[in-house]
Amino acid sequence: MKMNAYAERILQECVIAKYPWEKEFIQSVTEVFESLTSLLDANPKYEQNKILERIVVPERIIQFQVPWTDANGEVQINNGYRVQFNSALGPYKGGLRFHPTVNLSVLKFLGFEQMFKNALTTLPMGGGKGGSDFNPKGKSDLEVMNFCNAFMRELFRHIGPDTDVPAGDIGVGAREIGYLFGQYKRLANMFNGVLTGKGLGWGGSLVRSEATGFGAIYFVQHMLARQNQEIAGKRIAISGFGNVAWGAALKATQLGAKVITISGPDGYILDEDGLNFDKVNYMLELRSSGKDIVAPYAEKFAGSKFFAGRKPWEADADIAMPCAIQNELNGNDAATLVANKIKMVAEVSNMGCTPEAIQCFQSNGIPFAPGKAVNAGGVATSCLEMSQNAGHCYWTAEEVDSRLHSIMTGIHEACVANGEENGKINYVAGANIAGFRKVADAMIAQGW
Ligand code: 2IT
Repeated sequence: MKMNAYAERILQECVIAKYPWEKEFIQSVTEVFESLTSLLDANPKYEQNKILERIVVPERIIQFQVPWTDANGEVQINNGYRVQFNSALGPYKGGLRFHPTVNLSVLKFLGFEQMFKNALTTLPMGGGKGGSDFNPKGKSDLEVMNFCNAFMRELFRHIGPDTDVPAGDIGVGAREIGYLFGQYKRLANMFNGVLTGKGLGWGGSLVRSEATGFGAIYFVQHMLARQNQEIAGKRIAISGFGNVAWGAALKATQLGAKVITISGPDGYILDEDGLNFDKVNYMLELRSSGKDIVAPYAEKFAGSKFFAGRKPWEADADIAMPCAIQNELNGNDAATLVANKIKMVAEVSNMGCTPEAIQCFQSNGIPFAPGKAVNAGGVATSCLEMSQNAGHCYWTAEEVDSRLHSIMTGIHEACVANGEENGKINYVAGANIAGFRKVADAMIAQGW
């Protein structure tokens, strides 16, 4: 795609030349900049205000050492980070990821995506992301607590309910948020909404743990409705088996769709009967085993098959929903899906598809929606948790779910309004243009 000359120059000078090793960050900036061609051509104010130069540089990056003690009493050291990317629309907001692949390139890409995603929700949140290269796999509860305490020992001074509000992401779930919140409270001597994804008894919101997956399915329903179709009866291939995959599988199953795959680092499960509520619940058991594998599913449920070392994109599905991690679906996977007549792809993981995969879907006329639109229900519901905390109240599940529903409807409408190309919707362009415009206009209004 042809890039606007200003965007091309800033991508080269401010990103590629300065951080040539930040592959994921370069990928995410390139995707957004490619979408902005007509917007930048028509609006010289963005170049005059040097918005692109400013928007690719995090407002602040905090990097720290995390020394902690393992079960043998040995000292372990990990890297901790918080990237406070942009606060034009509200306090920095975004998850913490604990995974061995975490580095600054990954967190800068996630923070960059988060800023536009949060803008799409229309709620008052800036963008941020953080985490550590700590690997929770195989660690005991005590080790995880030791790590979380050590991580928050430094992070607590940089966050606050009106400053920066972290949440979970890969490797950070209810258990980790509990330990992190406990340590924040001890150090800050404050009980407030500084983290989201909290337990239901102590400040958490109903529907938060389901929200990313539920929101993704609501988004898919809107994509289908444009084609006068509904989700009931559709065969859905999902990757991953964590919180996001679980929520999507649960809502899809409730609505009568057939989820035929889940996957882990060890391979994928094909279940031609489709998941039922027992099987969806079993995903939680698999996750809490801490082993990061899905193979045991095939031993438990007759009729399902485990394919070691393979990805679910070879299954015969109507809709593909990557729910695991960035770049999990590449050009070859996309070609396989297209050959198998996939009808629609909704990316739920952040940047789950490579540029080659997106190109393959788009050039074959397959509707493809990007993670920053599809998965925004998670962070949106985090903001609903913040609202409840600030108002010292709890809302019912119906209240939260109905707000989530209208937020996802609004995001789909924003993609349609900004992404229409010859009667078809380019959801990537729509999401990037709508998100960028909101952040950039706020930056201009707020000066420098
Ligand atoms: O990628 C994401 O949007 C999240 N991990 C959720 C962030 C949040 O603050 O709820």
